[in-house]
Amino acid sequence: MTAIPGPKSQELLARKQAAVPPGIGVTLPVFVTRAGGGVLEDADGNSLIDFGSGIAVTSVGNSAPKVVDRVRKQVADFTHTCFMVTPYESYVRVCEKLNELTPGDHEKRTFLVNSGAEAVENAVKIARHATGRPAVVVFDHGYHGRTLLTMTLTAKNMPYKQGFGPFAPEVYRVPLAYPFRWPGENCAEEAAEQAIDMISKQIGAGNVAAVVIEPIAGEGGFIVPARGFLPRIAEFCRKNGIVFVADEVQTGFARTGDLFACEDEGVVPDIVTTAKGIAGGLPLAAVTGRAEIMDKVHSGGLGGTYGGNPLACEAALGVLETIEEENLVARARRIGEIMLPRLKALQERYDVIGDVRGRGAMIAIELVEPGTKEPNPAAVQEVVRRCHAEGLLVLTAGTYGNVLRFLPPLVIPEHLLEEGLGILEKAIAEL
Ligand code: PLZ
Repeated sequence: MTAIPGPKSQELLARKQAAVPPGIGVTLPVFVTRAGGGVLEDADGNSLIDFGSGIAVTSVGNSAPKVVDRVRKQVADFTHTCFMVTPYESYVRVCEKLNELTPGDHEKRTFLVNSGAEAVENAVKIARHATGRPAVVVFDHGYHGRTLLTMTLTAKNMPYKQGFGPFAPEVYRVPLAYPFRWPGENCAEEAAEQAIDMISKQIGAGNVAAVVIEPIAGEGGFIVPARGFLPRIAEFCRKNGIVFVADEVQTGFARTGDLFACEDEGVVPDIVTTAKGIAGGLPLAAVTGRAEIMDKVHSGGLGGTYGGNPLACEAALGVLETIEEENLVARARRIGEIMLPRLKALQERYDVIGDVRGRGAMIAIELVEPGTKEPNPAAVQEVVRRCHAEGLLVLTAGTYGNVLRFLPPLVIPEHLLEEGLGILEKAIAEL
């Protein structure tokens, strides 16, 4: 309807700039009035195709009927009691479902918090308590949140850490098996060997409480670790009494074409952290772990005022029903089957595309200086600008800022997916 952003969005942006600190950035300053089914409608009457899902959150859509119905009923019944004061059934039901659905058939326990960062932070607390050890091991390109501990766990300085130190102690970083940028022949074996060697020699395996890893690095650039790397690290943890924590905050809930990304290689984590896609946009996150680890913490040692809010729990139950009934695991695979070949064909034509990767509906392209592996963040900015101007919302990622990532809602109609890909292809051709 208008240029993007249109006049109403620009007016609202001016108000945002006066009222909100610049630390809160905005990817695309169109102010949304309605959203769903892979479309964002803005204040100026424009419709944009959504390849972002609010950063992997609205996988079932922005107002999935099952989520809306359950939340509407709940808000009329009660909005809050605090589960730690007087409990309610939906919280327990969500925990039962997560115990059942997360990888592994061992006995599990789950509790609920508000954000991905809070889930990861709690996983570390529990691992330290259960092992009596201090150290936490994380990986190159990892992202785990913005709180003091989780920003320390996060790899990238700018914008997440710059000026926000000093950081939390006892956090150690080791290499990740990043196939596109690994110098040697055997990425998985070499990276695992280096990581394990660093843990053994520099920290001492007996001092490590937890290894925390994203099964596909999200903010770091949708890096799928070379096959064999994750199982090798998990096995090392098992042998050394280290709690293996899979941060599935971005990869969870059907996004990668499995309910959880760890399933792809049959990796069974000791603790899984989830958030984002869990509740269709209502703030909810979870920590799910082996009963014997989780049960070690004394009564009252875990919690929070809003954790497992009843509206968010109802939303999560609606999400799980939707995933099952609409077979969104298969939908995610289908999205990957449509996107990957088209993007690989594009890579054949344009050598600015260095790598095409991802699984299911978690897909990315890494842009380079043509003919090299030199990161090309300027090209990413230009492609993003063109896509946004044409009404396709895409997100960036990557340690070097040179990755375009695509996370369409799993319910997006195929014609919109194709239309969005067409806009992207045109933007790259013009570049
Ligand atoms: N772990 C793997 O992807 C959140 C960050 C958006 P919260 N990723 C989106 C931003 O720039 O702040 C994330 C993640 C993984 C943890 C988190 C943190 O989840 O719900 O944002 O706290």
